[in-house]
Amino acid sequence: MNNYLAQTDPDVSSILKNEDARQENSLELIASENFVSRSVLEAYHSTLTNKYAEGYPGKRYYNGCEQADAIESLAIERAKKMFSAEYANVQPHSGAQANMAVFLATLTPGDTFMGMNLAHGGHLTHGSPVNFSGRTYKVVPYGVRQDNHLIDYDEVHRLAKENKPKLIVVGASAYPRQIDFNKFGEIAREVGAKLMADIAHISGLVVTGHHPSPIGICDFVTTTTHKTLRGPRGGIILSSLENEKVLNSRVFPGVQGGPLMHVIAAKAVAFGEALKPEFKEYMGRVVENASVLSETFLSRGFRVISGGTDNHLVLVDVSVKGLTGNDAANKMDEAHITVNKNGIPFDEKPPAVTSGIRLGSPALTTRGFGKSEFKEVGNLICDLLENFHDEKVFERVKGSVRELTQKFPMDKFRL
Ligand code: DSN
Repeated sequence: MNNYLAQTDPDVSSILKNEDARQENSLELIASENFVSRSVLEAYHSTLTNKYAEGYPGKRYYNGCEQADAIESLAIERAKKMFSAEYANVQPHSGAQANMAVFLATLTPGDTFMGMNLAHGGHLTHGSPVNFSGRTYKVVPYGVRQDNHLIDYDEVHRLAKENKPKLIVVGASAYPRQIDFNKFGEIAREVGAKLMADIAHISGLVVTGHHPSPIGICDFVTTTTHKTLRGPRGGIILSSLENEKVLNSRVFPGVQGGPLMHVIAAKAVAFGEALKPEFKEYMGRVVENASVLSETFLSRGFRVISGGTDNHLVLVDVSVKGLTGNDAANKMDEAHITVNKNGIPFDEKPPAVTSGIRLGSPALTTRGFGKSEFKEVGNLICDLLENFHDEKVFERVKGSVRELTQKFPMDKFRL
């Protein structure tokens, strides 16, 4: 791969090779990232990138769509099977566009909807004032309780009764605990709101039963395909058949033009992989490894938000060690450990600084790391952060990271 490009465009080629090396030589702990299989990558590289296929299988605005129809139909069937859903739209270019399509299907500008506060673990598209969702609609945010960092279902209930939203959005980007979709379903029914679950982070866990499914409870379910689901970057929407017409039309022509057919091909491959028993075993290891990471931080005196994790991610308050999330993430980056700074609930520091870091287990679990490696990684991070200005500790941690990455070469361990 990449040899032809090295001849024709060495500038781009060398950047791509540097990125390969970065991924090979660092410990990837960003909770929303993963390593796709060779098969997913092969489909992504396909000549389907050349094809315009506006419309849907059997109803296109262009000719020459036979293979586009075949691949999109296959992706749809696999998506429906994975989630036991009646309807799937596999065209959204991203999770944000999937969410936008559902908003267009359910709300008119100025309508009220409820979503989880970004500062409490929600997502930009769930009503942040700097996002289309917060600029177009009236947003009533809900959050987590200060005492246990769990979603405040009583507050959701109260706010829903007070504000009568047309839509309630449930889902998060930095929430380490199981979400009770049934409780949201009861509240939405009581106030006559539609309910949308954005399961971008946990969709892999939902497929394998490691997290309860919102299908059958929520009117709409959206997810990205590149996080725990381990597919190419993109989004999908799931729903019941009654919403087929409106959702299809809100995705295209509502939000998007031509679908990215090569990405849809790669989605189909990833969905095929997620339907295999090995994926269930993988997801079990993801959950187990996140739990080991969380226990390690707790045993070293860090504050773990909500006291632990039920899923693939851990949110750690580093302020108890006198650090900001920004300082911690940058120091780890220098040692080739990649995470992101993340606000913690009720954070007093601004989003560019934060008091926390967010870590996830999906990528390194794909790379073959098990419980003992995750314990070692957790301890290395604690060593580094507790000895922030100690050059010797820094060099030792960096050396251990190198040893770990060499022990688990991508070529040998990725699918
Ligand atoms: N930006 C993604 C994440 O990191 O969680 C959510 O879209």
